[in-house]
Amino acid sequence: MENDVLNLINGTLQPALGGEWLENVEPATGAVYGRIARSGVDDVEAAVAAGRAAFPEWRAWSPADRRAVLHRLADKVAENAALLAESEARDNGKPVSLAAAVDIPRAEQNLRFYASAAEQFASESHTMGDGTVNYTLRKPLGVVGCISPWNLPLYLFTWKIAPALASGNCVVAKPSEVTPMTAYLLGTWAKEVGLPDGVLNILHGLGPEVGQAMVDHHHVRAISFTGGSSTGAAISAAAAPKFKKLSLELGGKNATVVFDDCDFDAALSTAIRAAFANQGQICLCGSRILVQDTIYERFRDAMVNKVSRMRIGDPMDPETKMGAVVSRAHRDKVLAAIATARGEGGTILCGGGRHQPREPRLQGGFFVQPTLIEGLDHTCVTNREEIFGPVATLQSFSDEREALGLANATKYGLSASVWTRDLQRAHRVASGIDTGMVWINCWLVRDLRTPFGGTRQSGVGREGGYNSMRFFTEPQNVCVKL
Ligand code: TXE
Repeated sequence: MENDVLNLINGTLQPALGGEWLENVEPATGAVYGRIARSGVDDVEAAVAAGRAAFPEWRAWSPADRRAVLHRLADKVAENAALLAESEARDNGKPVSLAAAVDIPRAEQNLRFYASAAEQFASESHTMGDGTVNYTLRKPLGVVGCISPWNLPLYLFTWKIAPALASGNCVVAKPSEVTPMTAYLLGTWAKEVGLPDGVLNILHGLGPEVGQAMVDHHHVRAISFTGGSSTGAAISAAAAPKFKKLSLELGGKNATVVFDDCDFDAALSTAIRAAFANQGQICLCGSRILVQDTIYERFRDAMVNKVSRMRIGDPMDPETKMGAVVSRAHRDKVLAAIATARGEGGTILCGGGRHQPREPRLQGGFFVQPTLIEGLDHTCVTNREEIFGPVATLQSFSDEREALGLANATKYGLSASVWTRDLQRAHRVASGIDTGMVWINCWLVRDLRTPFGGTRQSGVGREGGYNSMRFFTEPQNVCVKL
């Protein structure tokens, strides 16, 4: 049927072997617009077998040939950028302008970046002074699993499969069942660009079914996962006894820390973008805004003024800056979090509920008003649990010490952004914050070579640059007595 999302196994696009389907819902309308293959254990068996069969040939490809094929896949993304952006907006609810400016260019960039890495990745050697030399081989693992979420669908899907392929592995990848369309489209070009059958396999379906079967499979040597912390914990528990390599990029409850000597306008506009970009559904979103008490009221009022004027619209309209959240279930989760904030005594400064659009097409859509809340301290659930929607809180602090205490008062440790013109304080505060990444006077500026990931409940391991290439390879030291 039109809009069917099929599996890619051994170079063939096919329905799930069990013949079952899931419904694909458009978040802006709430309507079903396609079907998704509902895969299970048998599909995983077939995909892993295809990957194992393809591995000896694929690992023997020269780095230059792997580079070339990844560039050809990137070319396809570039040629089909408009189709992919529209598909992403329809599947996810994000504005098509955002998908066209961020998601799809970044997917292309991921493929090109790791195409280069295929050739540039190198390993170490250690000489011992007595003529003995050690050199370390970096061998691909075999078949690896890549499990990605719905918030940045093609962006995070390619962020995982590109280094896995570049380093010579065969891949079984599972995009989120909530947003599978762009990964499916990418798979339709695999053969044409020259990826041998079985090198890239893409399975669709539910996490606890096909995702779990991938994690459980004896011959899947590593799992690279991005998603919620509780799913990450379940995957860890299943993978640990099998001694799989794991890379987990999980949730966040990130602080935006605003000192009174900051560039006020830059801090304000970036704090808003950090809180509400992609409807607040980015693990790096700054959902706790900490502002020095000397400028708190001015900052809060300016923020409320701007946020209450943000317009929600049809994701497919190129003018729209804020679209729908990803699903009915997710909308209800975000609304429940706002209700919890009210129950905890928080003051809703703006937003605070569903948005009901006027357009007939959008009547059944999943829209939430951008919401700012104050009056809750760091012990409240609202300031402790990830909401992952267009909801942010404001808290004030008096000095650097208190700012650091608040910034670190969470079980997560993904990222933070710090706003000050005092160079010494900027570096001091950055090093005092217990997160994997800190931005100073900016947010979400990304150099793909840098380590990406979090501490504590935000995950284990780092992606990016050679970190991903190391994750997807096994070091083997060879010691030579000359
Ligand atoms: O994600 P899940 P959900 C956070 C955010 C959100 C919460 C839950 O707070 O509200 O997580 O979102 C697959 N074995 N983030 O439930 O379940 C699943 O099919 C193997 C933060 O939608 O973590 C999908 O492909 N795989 C985040 C992927 O895991 C399983 C982005 C992520 O889904 C599985 C998304 C299992 N047992 C949500 N269960 C970020 N870090 O950016 C599910 N999956």
